[in-house]
Amino acid sequence: MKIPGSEESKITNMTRLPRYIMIGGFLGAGKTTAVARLARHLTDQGLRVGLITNDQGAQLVDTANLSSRGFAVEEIPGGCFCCRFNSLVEAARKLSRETSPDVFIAEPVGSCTDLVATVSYPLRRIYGNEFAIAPLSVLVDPMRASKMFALAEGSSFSEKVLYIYRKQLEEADIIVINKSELLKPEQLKALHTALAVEFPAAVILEISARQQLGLEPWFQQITTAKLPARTSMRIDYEIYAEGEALLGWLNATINVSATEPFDGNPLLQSLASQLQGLLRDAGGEIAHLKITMDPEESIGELAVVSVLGNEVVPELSNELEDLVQKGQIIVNIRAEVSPDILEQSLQRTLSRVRELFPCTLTLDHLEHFRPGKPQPTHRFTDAG
Ligand SMILES: Nc1nc2c(ncn2[C@@H]2O[C@H](COP(=O)(O)OP(=O)(O)O)[C@@H](O)[C@H]2O)c(=O)[nH]1
Ligand SMILES: [Mg+2]
Repeated sequence: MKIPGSEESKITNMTRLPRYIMIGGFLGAGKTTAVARLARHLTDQGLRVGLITNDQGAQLVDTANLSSRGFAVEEIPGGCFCCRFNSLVEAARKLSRETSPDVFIAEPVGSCTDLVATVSYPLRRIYGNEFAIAPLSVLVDPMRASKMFALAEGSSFSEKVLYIYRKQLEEADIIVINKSELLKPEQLKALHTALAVEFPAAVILEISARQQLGLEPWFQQITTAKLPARTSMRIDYEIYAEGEALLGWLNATINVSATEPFDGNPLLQSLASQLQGLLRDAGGEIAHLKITMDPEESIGELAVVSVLGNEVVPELSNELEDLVQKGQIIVNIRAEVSPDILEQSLQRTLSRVRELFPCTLTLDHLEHFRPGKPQPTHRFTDAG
């Protein structure tokens, strides 16, 4: 199946109105990795991009990650796009003034849904003369999705969190199974079929953002096709709010300093493993735990570690090549557990890690909370 309008223009002549591309998907699905790939793909063609990150809190790993790659990034903290719709428009206009992007790429909060009715349709109806709105892509982590479809075993979230997960997929124009290299062909086929049966309105693609597989057909669709006019999905905001509120959120910034340069990579790995162990012991299910280390000495170099569940081994997706003496660590945790447990786990982890590494770790910024009830600025049920 093809998105209507995908054939009608080539990327080279799409530039009349800047395009607004939104890449959604649950926490840890690979949105930031895919945003970086798409941004690079577009800049390689001589197009200018403006990226917009979003979170319930401030001080984001994603913003640090994307900025370190040299892209223009605006962060919208303190609420999702739908609840901070005017800030989203403001962020786009700010990027327009500064870098006049041909394409905006926006990454919504991974626990957010109902984006078509609360972001895409309002953007099109109110600001249709400023932006061309692309179809909504929703990325899927195949391990997590396989568990949801009972195609694989392992711990998972409670029903109300899974409600959000399903709603995200239900409103997708394009469901993008990411990390395709992690599944065997027959497992991938089974997942593809299960998604196609449950969400027949969506185009389903398979990619690996990390290994750069299957990206071309997806990029082609989102850079040329129009947002299809569908009636937006029905959603129960009470269950959605309760699902979001089951997730604890913690953002912390930690200053690192040492008398001698040392290897920061094992420090990050250790922070992630200790936190994972403590959260598992507390009965919390990790949605996404991500940590970056930004050394003061080397501009643009960033270490990133991600943990996507209680069973998986923490993985450094970017390593530091040089030793570090001073720098900043950002910790973002989203897990189905109380925010207080997140905070206690972080404090205990820091105490342990301080004993293991020859450095001083000073907590600078710390916030931990449950997301409030989503209250969208606008909600349009049809494309209008
Ligand atoms: N194996 C594999 N890992 C990936 C792929 N894409 C992203 N990841 C990893 O998945 C984790 C979460 O990715 P991220 O882009 O931060 O997800 P987000 O929370 O949806 O923005 C990181 O460790 C990424 O390196 C992929 O195609 N294959
Ligand atoms: Mg992200």
